[in-house]
Amino acid sequence: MDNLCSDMSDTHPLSQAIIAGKRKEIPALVQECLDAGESAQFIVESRLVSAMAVVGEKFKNNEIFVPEMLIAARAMKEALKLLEPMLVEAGVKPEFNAVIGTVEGDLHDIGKNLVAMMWKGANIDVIDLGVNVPPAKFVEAIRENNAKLVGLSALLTTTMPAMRETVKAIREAGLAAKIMIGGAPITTEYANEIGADGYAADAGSAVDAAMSLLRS
Ligand code: B1M
Repeated sequence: MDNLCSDMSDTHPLSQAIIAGKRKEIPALVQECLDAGESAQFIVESRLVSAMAVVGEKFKNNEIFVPEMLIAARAMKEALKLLEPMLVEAGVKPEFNAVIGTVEGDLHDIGKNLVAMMWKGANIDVIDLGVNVPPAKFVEAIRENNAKLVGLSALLTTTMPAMRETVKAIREAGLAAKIMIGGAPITTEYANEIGADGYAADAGSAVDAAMSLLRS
């Protein structure tokens, strides 16, 4: 059991516990990684995200089904709950604000939550609208909060058109907010095609992309 936290693969005990959905084991395993000197960001990127990739692969190959995917997601959320305070710097007045949400028809929120966390850590005040957010709700939240940035997340190819509709609604409302999109099926080409201002492949690059949009 020594050097528990030194390997980089999804065979790591924390990754395995996520894959198996063993939520009760998560706090101790996260603590072991922290005790071994791993940063919260490293744990997210190298232990948790890789575990969810395995879950997705198993689902695709019919080795697991929706209930198993759901309990894996719950275990992942348990870990994120513990790591969030470490990812978010407290007590500094936010320099910018942003609205974020998962588009209409889509219930996936783990990636969106990670982006929200990273944005908060970068001193952005984040208004999180949750999942299954209709275009009109994005428009309303941007207007009410005078948001400078809006983030749209989609994990399903079938909800990509809802992203296009949301961009259209924001543009038609004449709002000045910069629009950034992301999620597993999303590409830079798609962002250009639907008229978004930016795209990020992961939560880490979502910070750089947000900053360059906010400062432009
Ligand atoms: Co879903 N699901 N799911 N699922 N699920 C996928 C996405 C899928 C790829 C699995 C597969 O087949 N291999 C597949 C989509 C196929 C497709 O569209 N081509 C799929 C399917 C089919 C479905 C259902 C239709 C299954 C069914 O019911 N038959 C159903 C749809 C429900 C709905 O939304 N209406 C469904 C349901 C679910 C659960 C509810 C069980 C659960 C979600 C729980 C939750 O989110 N609270 C779930 C899960 C867990 C997954 C997988 C396994 C993991 C997703 C995840 O959390 N990844 C997923 C397979 C996979 O992705 N490998 C899958 C970890 C997360 C950190 O990554 O979300 O990609 P991700 O976020 C990344 C980047 O994409 C990026 O940064 C994040 C961090 O680096 N990013 C952004 C995300 N948003 C961003 C926004 C930005 C910038 C970057 O700017 C604003």
